[in-house]
Amino acid sequence: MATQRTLCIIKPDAVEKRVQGAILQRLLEEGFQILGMRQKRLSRTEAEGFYEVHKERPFFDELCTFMSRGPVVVVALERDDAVAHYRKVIGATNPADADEGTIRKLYGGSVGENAAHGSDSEENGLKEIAYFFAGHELL
Ligand code: FUP
Repeated sequence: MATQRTLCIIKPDAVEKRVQGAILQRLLEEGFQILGMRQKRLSRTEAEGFYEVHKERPFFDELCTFMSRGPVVVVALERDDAVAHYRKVIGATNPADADEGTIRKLYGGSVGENAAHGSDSEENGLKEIAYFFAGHELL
């Protein structure tokens, strides 16, 4: 399996629940390297830019309001097969459908407030990491 990069965002709901440490611990146990990490509050404009692909979707406004309501932790990750493995670890978008033991099942509350973001392809992983990190900030 080739080494890949993917972006994790620990979302405002998970930060409010104070489970950032538990999520990061799980990622380390799963063998991910943390290449870069930062806590920040997304501006509304940053949230809209990040989720631009969803701008025509009915949930876009609510999603951007949620993502900018409090701090997030953005984490650039690397591992063999990182994109697929990370998505397995976070689980289905809707926590109600997510497998037992996944991050969204453990910590997510609803389809909108689902604790963690994960890139959906290797290409998007690289784009999303570049949205938050300059190359020199990554290990
Ligand atoms: P995912 O790749 O699992 O994060 O899911 P999507 O890219 O389909 O959706 C991105 C985000 O939009 C989700 F994390 C939450 C939000 N969303 C909703 O609020 N309602 C929906 O019906 C679908 C997604």
